[in-house]
Amino acid sequence: MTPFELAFADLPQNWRDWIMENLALGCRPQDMVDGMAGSGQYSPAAARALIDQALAARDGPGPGPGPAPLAMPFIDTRSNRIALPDREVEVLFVLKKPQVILLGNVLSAEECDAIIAHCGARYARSTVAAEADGASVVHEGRTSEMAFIQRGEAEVAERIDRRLAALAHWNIECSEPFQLQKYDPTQEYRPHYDWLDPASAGHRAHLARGGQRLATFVLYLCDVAQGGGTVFPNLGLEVFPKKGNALWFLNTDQHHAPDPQTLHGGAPVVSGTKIIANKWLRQERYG
Ligand SMILES: O=C(O)CCC(=O)C(=O)O
Repeated sequence: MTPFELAFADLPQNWRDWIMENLALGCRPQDMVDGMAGSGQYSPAAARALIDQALAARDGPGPGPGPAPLAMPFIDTRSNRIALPDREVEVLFVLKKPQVILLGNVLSAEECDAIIAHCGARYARSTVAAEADGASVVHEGRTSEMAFIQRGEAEVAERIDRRLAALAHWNIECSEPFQLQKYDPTQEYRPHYDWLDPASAGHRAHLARGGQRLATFVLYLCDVAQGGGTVFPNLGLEVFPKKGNALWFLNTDQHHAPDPQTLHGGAPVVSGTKIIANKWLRQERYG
């Protein structure tokens, strides 16, 4: 610290909480610098120095300065409602580590219906990426059916893409097209990871097309009468589908390393039909 730098410990408590919470949420230090400087209370240089001190305090003494955190998508949950350009979203719960956030009112009922109608009957048995070569293969652990909406194919999908980009502070070009999953009674997706395993040759082929899957949005397009929750076995958490809600979780840490705590799945539907749209945010442009 230079003689003229503010000490993190001397900051008002509300600023200390703000910094630590945003770091825990995976916010980019530069965005936080902008936020602090924008308040008019700190210069950008002072804000940067304070955030660096907080990072050092959080990460503890190491052999030297470790690698800097990498850019991550993030959702700003400092308020209970998030105002987006075209919609106000509700924050329903936040689990801090691993980060899992349930959001309400992300899609209107009409948007959910329009996406389902757009896909009509184009579903086929769901597949997974084979470990050996990355080919799409049927797997007994994923018994649902799936359909894709390619970018540019439907106005409603483009609108939702823009909304998710604003919500996650991420370039939507760095994301996969919407993948719909339809589950009838007994159908499920047993627990698995969304991150791609660099140790698997098949996954490396997918990593080459846009890098790691940093974050997942699961958009619930309909209510389900019974069953069909999204489960996180390591966290003791089950989230039930509600039309228009979105579940978000980070698949990696701030260095883009896969997080084994993010094991999750779709529990069997007991009655009714469950339809979701997955949106995976990648490190780089996809495709
Ligand atoms: O069905 C769900 O709730 C989760 C789906 C899922 O994990 C996936 O498609 O990767």
